[in-house]
Amino acid sequence: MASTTFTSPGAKVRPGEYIDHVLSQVKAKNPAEPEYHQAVQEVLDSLRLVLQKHPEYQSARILERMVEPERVIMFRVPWFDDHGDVQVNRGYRIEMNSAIGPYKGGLRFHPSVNLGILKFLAFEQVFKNSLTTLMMGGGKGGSDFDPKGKSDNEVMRFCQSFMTELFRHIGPDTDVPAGDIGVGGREVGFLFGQYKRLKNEFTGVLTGKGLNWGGSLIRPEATGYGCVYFAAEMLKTRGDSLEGKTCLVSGSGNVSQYTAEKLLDLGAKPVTLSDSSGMIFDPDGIDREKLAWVKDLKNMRRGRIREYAEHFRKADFAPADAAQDHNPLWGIKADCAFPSATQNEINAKDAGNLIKNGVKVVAEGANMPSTAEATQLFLDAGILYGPAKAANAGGVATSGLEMAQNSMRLSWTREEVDKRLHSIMSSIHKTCFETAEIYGTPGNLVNGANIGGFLKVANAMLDQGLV
Ligand code: NDP
Ligand code: 2IT
Repeated sequence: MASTTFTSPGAKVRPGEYIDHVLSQVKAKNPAEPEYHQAVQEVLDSLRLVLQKHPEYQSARILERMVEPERVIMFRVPWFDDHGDVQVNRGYRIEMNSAIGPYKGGLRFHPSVNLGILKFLAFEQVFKNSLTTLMMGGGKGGSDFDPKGKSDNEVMRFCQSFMTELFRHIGPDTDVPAGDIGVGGREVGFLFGQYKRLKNEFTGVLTGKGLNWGGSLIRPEATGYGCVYFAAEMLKTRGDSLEGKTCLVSGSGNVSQYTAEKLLDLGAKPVTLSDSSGMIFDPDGIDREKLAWVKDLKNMRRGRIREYAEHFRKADFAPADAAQDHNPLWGIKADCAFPSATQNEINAKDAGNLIKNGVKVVAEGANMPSTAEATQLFLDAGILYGPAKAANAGGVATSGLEMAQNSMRLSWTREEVDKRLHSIMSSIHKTCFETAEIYGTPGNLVNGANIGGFLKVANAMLDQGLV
């Protein structure tokens, strides 16, 4: 298709300085949003390799357009707690980029949520969704609401109030939210119920739905399973496998639980889990029986990971200590690391500890779990490093499969969805691996993922003109 040609006086910055020019603008226009700066910087650093070959992206000012969300929605979420007192939270939806499909991405409910964090997540989502091979744009949303310690009724009232504003901005062909930290099956249920009530429509407006009302088999498992499939693909390039490998997993929520489950399926041995109050280390391994206990603890009883070490006496518990300059979880000797809790949970010291202990693979289940310095250390060490936007794309990919099933009003079997997830993860790995080679940085899957994700979106933007 013919692409529009642009002549733009604003694009006169010398090509060698274009990336730095965009970066400094992002920092100036989005002050006090360090996570957003970090996510943009990493992608733009990879794109230096592309811009040399493709001046058309500069003349169309594709980068300036990509770093500016198409729409940012911020709203008040008032609700009554169980004492009849009024509570007020802030709700958000960042509609980042719709060049290759409706906005798609999760909702995060966590007290740390702010505009900058959601912008970093929405920005990452654009490239991740592009890598999945499915037609999904990028978005993210959420609230500073903390579901921890709230009753089911409080969570329901909050979700209903949140959706009472959000419903007018979303839709199955417009913007399709899903879960993320603090938003699981329970929250998606309450959100869906309120959307249906307000619109009088039963549609695939959210993914991660219950199996009886439009959800897809394997969606709950997909991020963790996909991350382990991605790690297996990385190991295959060195003639190795996960069989017998000792693995560190952080977090103990959705992604961590199904990462541990797939590791067990493939003959590996997960030995750690954590939550915001601390970590457990079980040198005997977290087997299926112990994992079932963790699922009950976290998903039904909503308890703390410390209880694991009280129940399984051979395990150790270490409380989280914000004053420490490293996380002891990453100091345990292991072959593989699966950070699956939150952003920047691996700093340079943690990365150094992992490398010193001979880690072979780091596969990121969480979004941006490694700081920029930690990422650079992994790349310099030449270990197999699977960046988040590639390694954890299985969750949103399976959301895309849920949307496809909803459109057809059909459901695929567990085997069918798992087969498609597996093949999508292999194809993402192939794209990242080959793109890294083409752009002269073999083995650097950070460049592979950033460039591979970028090209499809950028070319779609060129085709669609200045919008
Ligand atoms: P959950 O809410 O199910 O679990 C989150 C886990 O991480 C909990 O154990 C939580 O502990 C811990 N955690 C969260 N925030 C912090 C923090 N600030 N410090 C320490 N620990 C923390 O979320 P998910 O498993 O869904 O998400 C985990 C990560 O995976 C996130 O980065 C998310 O963006 C990413 N992700 C999720 C996908 C999905 O499909 N769900 C898809 C792709 C990526 P505690 O309970 O104590 O807060
Ligand atoms: O970060 C992510 O990719 C998610 N939280 C999943 C988003 C989705 O739409 O399934």
